[in-house]
Amino acid sequence: MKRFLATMPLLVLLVASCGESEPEAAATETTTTAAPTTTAAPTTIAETTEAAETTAAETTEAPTAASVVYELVEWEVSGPTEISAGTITFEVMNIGENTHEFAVAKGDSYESLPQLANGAVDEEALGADFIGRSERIDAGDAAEVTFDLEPGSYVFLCNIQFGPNSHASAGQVLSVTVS
Ligand SMILES: [Cu+2]
Repeated sequence: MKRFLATMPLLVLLVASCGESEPEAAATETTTTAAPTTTAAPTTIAETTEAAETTAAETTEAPTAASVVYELVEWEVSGPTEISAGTITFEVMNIGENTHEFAVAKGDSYESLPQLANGAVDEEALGADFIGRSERIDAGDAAEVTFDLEPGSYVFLCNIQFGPNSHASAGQVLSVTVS
């Protein structure tokens, strides 16, 4: 993993693209912004090359947010299966060879969730129980996404689908208990 510590008034820790995992203790990290350096910044995260004013707006919630690392690969989501409720920043690394995404749905298991014919989770049927997703993450890249999770059972998955295929049906799902 490459890292850069910007010497701006606000320390901005960039989690750059990487090909290996590095478990990080949540309590020791105050990561505020992460974006792949070799690709366009995701629409939900401001350009990291812009002035600090843009970053400052995003850091208002960071101090209280726990940070947890998850990895995406063919065809798994790996990371902690028990995490604490609250505002959680997910640091997601695609260590696979395909593009993936990190999505969160409320439910006891992937099998129990409403599904389309190709095995992707039916986000429309889930409604509010589909919590959200990261942007798509290219192979070797990393991204960050923050969700407020109440205690309960969740499924973390990649909900990318094309035609009769879906990453979820291939096994890219993980049941997680939030307490
Ligand atoms: Cu995927």
